[in-house]
Amino acid sequence: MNLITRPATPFEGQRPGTSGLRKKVSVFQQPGYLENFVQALFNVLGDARGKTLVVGGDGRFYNRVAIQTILRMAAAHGYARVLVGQGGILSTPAMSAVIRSRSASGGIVLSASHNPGGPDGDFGIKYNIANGGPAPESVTEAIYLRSREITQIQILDSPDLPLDALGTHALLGTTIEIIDPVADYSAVQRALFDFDAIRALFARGFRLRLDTMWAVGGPYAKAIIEGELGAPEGTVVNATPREDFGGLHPDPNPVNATDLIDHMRAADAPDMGAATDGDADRNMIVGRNFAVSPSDSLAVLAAHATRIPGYAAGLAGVARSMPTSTAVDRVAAKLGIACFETPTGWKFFGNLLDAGKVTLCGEESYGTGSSHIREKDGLWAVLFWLNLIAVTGQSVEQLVRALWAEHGRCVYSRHDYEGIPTDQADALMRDLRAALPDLPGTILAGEPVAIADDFAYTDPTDGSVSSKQGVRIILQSGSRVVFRLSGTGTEGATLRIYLERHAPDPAHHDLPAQQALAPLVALAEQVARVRHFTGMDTPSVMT
Ligand code: G16
Repeated sequence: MNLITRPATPFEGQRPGTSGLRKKVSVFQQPGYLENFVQALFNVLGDARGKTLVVGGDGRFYNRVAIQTILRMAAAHGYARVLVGQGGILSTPAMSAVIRSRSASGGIVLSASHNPGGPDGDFGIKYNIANGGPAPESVTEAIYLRSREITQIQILDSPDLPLDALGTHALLGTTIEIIDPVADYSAVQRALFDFDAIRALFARGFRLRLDTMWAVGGPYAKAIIEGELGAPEGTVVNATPREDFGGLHPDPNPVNATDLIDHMRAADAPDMGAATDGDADRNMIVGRNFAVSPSDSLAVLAAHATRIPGYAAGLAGVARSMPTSTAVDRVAAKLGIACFETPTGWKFFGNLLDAGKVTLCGEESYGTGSSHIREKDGLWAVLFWLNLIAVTGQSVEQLVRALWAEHGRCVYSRHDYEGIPTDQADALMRDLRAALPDLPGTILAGEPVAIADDFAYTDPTDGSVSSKQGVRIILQSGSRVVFRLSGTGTEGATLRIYLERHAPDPAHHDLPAQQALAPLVALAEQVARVRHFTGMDTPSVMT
């Protein structure tokens, strides 16, 4: 086993997006592509001696190949210890839990999250820091800059290690430990929730259908929901991780989790449905014939948090990404706690959580989480809802309707225009930004525009500024339209248009969302000429 230094030349475009570097598998398969990025990362991280690194991924195609390469490079850089999930598996929330519980210096997550997998699908790599959360922009930008000046790679010429059995191996001076991917994560959940109450709920015949979408959530859900909590076998479906997620799109929303939605519409529907995504950090909650919007889910959890043992002392505050609906703001105001508005990207919650300013956070993109780790956590959200149902005796739908009755309904939808030529998407955003100064005071969708700006965020703990985080047009009533380009796609550009309208009157709560939001869709077309720039008459996806 020799330490090798190989010459390398930089690849274009290794700039991490909203959540790490995501590209087509074929891009990652180019010789040296992964190595360059990992070398840039290790260059930024500096001296590895005495440190522990965690490595794992969502099991998608190329996961195993990438892990072997990373182990050879980590050993070449002198890490004392590398912990790897058995079979190369670690869900994103489990990675966060392991980093924290084992006091690791950081972790490398191999995932493209909800993006499709397989040889023609997507792959991704992301670095999490010692708090267990995604590296902040200062670190990801430094990695990108280093990637542009790579001249050599340091690696071992060692054979592949067996990843499927628990155990310890030596790679040069580095100890490689294959660990149980579920244990640390389960321990964190057990400390938060009333497992006895949830067990009793299942014992009373409560029926859950949890669709883990052939992805990494399966083993975790099987162990906790069916194993520890006694739900009948078959409660967790599509539970065996596959390298291509069964050819499906592992994104838990009503458009992609259609099988779950169909089951929840049936006459004999279970009491609750839920789905998790490729790396098990996203979640969708569904009642009987009743899909819960992620923004409402966050608000319900915040409103009832003190009924959960782990949050009985109350919430320090809450946070949501800017495009997420303002439902949780209304709950926070009632509770008398702070509510922070951050740019899109879980990494922006890390400082707020570390500083103890917030306890719960969430995003419209089917992500919810709390201070228990530093990633969003799909199964945590399912357990939270189960615990809540167990102690309140209310159904999913009753809990959401009670939120609407008290605070009004924040009717919400996101329209995505996928695969737009990048120059067209950039032109749309450029024109829109240029139009902003003239909008305040003009009448749009029958109301004066109160605010028209490009969202910028100053982190209250370290003062770092993130600008150009999405264009907002906010009307006098608080209704709003937000425009931004996705930072997670791998083909062309994706335009996201987020629409929100507050409906205080219960008589309007059952109006279909697309109907209630039609005036805002027209506003979006009027100010941004969406059809002109995208060449599309309708969005590719509406959630
Ligand atoms: C990632 C981020 C989320 C973000 C989502 C969508 O989620 O962690 O914070 O909301 O992408 O980002 P965008 O709108 O830029 O595509 P995940 O689950 O893909 O890691």
